[in-house]
Amino acid sequence: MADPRWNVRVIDPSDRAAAAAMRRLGCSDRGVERMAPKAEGLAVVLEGVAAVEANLLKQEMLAAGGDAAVSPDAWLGRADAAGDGKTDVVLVGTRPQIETMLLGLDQAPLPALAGMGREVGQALAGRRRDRFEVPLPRGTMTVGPRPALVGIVNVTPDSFSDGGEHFEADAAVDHGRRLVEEGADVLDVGGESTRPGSDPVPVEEELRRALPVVERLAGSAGVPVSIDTRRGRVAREALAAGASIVNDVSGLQGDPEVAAAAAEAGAAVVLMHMRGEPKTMQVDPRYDNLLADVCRYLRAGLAAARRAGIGEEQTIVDPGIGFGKTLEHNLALLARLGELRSLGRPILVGPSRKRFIGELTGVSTPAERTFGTAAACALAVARGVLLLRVHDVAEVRQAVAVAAAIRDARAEPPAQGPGPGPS
Ligand code: HH2
Repeated sequence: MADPRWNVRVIDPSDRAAAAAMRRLGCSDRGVERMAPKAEGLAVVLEGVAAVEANLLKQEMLAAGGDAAVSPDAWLGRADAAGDGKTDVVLVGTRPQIETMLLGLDQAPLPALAGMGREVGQALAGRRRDRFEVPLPRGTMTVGPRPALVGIVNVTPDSFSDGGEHFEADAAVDHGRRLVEEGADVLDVGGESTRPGSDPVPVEEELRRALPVVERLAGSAGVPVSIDTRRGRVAREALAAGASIVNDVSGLQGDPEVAAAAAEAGAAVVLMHMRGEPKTMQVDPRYDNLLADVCRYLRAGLAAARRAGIGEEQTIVDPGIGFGKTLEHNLALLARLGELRSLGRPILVGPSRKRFIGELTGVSTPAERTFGTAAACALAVARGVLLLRVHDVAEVRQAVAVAAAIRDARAEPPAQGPGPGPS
């Protein structure tokens, strides 16, 4: 590495950085368009593929210049351990190679392959999408590319970080208005704590806490109000009181009335992944395959939304940081958030003040975990997350504005004279 003549650099494996390097050489637009995507290496996993289909996928990928990993049993035609003749497949190649392979699948002799090809194509398109128009009962909410902040208004005596602070309706409404002044794009009002170990509150009590606050904020805060509930009745009454989003921490897989209420009102829904119930979710959480399991659960929620009549464009997904997850689970999910973009829906994430930040930093008081929250939010933005559910709106807003600007920076700034100096 001592010879500087070629100034060798491995550049960012994104087509944006490659395109900039190619333009600098004087490549034509058409040349850049054809070559730059070849810088983008991808791995795509498909589960439960029949051995014969897996071998065809591998052939198609090899023909396109990429490759595909299939289980040795499928490859060699042996009986597999599960006995169902199915295997997972990992397609590897550049984006154009995978796109070429998809064209081949359209003409493949096995009809299932065309369906698989469509799914892969949709996942690739979802991964690149950074703007969504989400229809609400009154108007539309644009999500992305600027990350949106969802300000938390807990009308509870026992929330893990701010329980009791805004338990009176007046205090909660003032708090919500302050969060909007600080830059909140949505307010999420909740009348039940779902912290680990918590017991459900009676539905009447949840309504008594949340409804007046929803009603007053929906009428005056100037941003959409979301109701954080797992109960159909609470969702329905909050929507009637002016809420326009339902944030269901059971991902539409608990009370079926939640989805029905959202569909009737034309509301958007946040589908969050949770393992089990708040009371017991932190008792030895285990996953067979964390990212795959969370993704599958969210897909089931999206299917439930569709069945209930909720428009696909009205859905938002959330991996549920801290809901049935160890420190390692939370970190893996935050590190690999970008994979959830394969679902083609905006991602919301809620790391705010949570226990994993305390575990990593030793900060035991949740309200003092603002810097840790900001770090998690900034990295989430870098991975394509478009909504952040937070307590500390002003502080996180600053972190997220910087993170989004770096995420969107041009790979090659225009050559020009010196700009303003450091200040
Ligand atoms: N986290 C909490 C509550 N609701 N909703 C979504 N979509 N995502 C989350 O990560 C999420 C959520 C827990 O935080 P908080 O509301 O502050 O605490 P508590 O449940 O104790 O009220």
